[in-house]
Amino acid sequence: MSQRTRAFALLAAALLATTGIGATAAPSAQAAAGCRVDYAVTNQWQGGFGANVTVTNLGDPLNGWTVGWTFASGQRITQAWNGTATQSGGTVTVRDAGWNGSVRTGGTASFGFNGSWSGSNPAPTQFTVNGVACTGSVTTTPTPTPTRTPTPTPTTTPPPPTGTTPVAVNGQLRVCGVNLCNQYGKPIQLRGISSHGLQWFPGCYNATSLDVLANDWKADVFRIAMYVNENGYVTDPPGFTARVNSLVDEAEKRGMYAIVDFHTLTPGDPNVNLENAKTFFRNVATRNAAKTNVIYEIANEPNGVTWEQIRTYANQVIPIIKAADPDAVILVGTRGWSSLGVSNGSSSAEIVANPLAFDNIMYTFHFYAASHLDNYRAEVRSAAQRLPLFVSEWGTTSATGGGTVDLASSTAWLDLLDSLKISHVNWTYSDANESSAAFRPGTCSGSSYGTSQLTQSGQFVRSRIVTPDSFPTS
Ligand code: IDC
Repeated sequence: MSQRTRAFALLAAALLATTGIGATAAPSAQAAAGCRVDYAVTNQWQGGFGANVTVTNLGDPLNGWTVGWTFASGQRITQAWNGTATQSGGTVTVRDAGWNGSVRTGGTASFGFNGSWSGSNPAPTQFTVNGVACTGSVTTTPTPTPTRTPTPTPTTTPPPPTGTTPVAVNGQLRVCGVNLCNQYGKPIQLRGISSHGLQWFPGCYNATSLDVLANDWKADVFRIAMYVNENGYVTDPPGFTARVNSLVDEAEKRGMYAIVDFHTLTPGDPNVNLENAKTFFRNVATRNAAKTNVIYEIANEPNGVTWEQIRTYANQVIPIIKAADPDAVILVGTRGWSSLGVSNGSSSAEIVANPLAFDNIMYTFHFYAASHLDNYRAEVRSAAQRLPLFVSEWGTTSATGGGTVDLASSTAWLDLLDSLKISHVNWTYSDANESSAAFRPGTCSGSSYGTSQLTQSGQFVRSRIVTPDSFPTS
């Protein structure tokens, strides 16, 4: 899957590089036409599938294209990217997305889609480009047999780990009871840290800093905070999606889990971004379905909404992730900035009374040590008996991300979470000019992420992450 995606990125880059040539040549009635097609089903599950299509232009330069084919009965496109799809009966047409409309002779155009099927899911054998039948070869990558069924329950014990990284040891995670469990069904705790907003600190997440995080900090998990508003995702959906995917790959290479955080903050109602969330998670979950290191976080901090409104959102986004990546662990934000409701005068009781009806779900709790004290700890202690909890964001400071670093409260919090085996992820692995950041301002424009660059918060957080993990394998 990742190889294919890399190939696609190269094709897209080649296309962009050649748009100048193609753009000057308008198609004409006399234009010599011809095309070759590679149609690859990348993922298939009961009732659904994902595919990539690459068309090679064997004729005169194209200035805009429409690719057509006929589907068997029961096959439908549900969503396309890098092209606009329409379907009438079995007749499918996909039009270029604008930026990829110009294709030189010998050049390629690619797009992808998700679809549904019933009965069988054969690859089409005849394609057209701009109404002209493709005369070149049609290559179809055989449809993989469905390997993913909902709620897979391992019937055999996986073999002992072959590596020592957190992902090599623990493999595909799942939720068992109120715990996060590894591939051996044993409760584990992940300890790690979050990026700051990718839109603000792009320079902080590079090969060196991620090597330090994995090898020196020995982090188990890296959270990829993709703000949705605040100049994030909505300004460039393809760009942010690609950035998140590439950081998932970087975490995977280093054996770390990656939390894909759809960082809603303002507005606080996640339903405002429902369509964005569906598109984003459909793409990311389809692309990363085969990986074992991805955890999805569908809403960072709902605020100003009821649990019922969060549920409504979750009930629409979770099925999309599960259709693509059925065994993934999914984190759901809670009311009152993920305070289990406490910051809005409520409590976890509303979740216990009305939980989500999916497996492999965890509810998030966030705290800032200088702001959230004993009453919040008491709530976590009691909620942890009833609900699977995951602390996907916490800070050593006040909830502003600044102010005094409260080491006493931070220690009380982490001791509690460690005793309950609740995973925790600190805010932030960045050099933001605020006391919650782990590195001093300017660090990310230099080349060293060593301990001499750490802030007071960074030193404390690293000291609580670097101690040996306890990951039972039998
Ligand atoms: C803060 C950043 C700050 C940025 C602000 C934008 O630390 O640099 O200007 O967001 O609104 C959260 C949020 C997280 C906040 C963080 C600190 O999830 O986005 O980051 N915080 O305020 N919840 C509680 C605290």
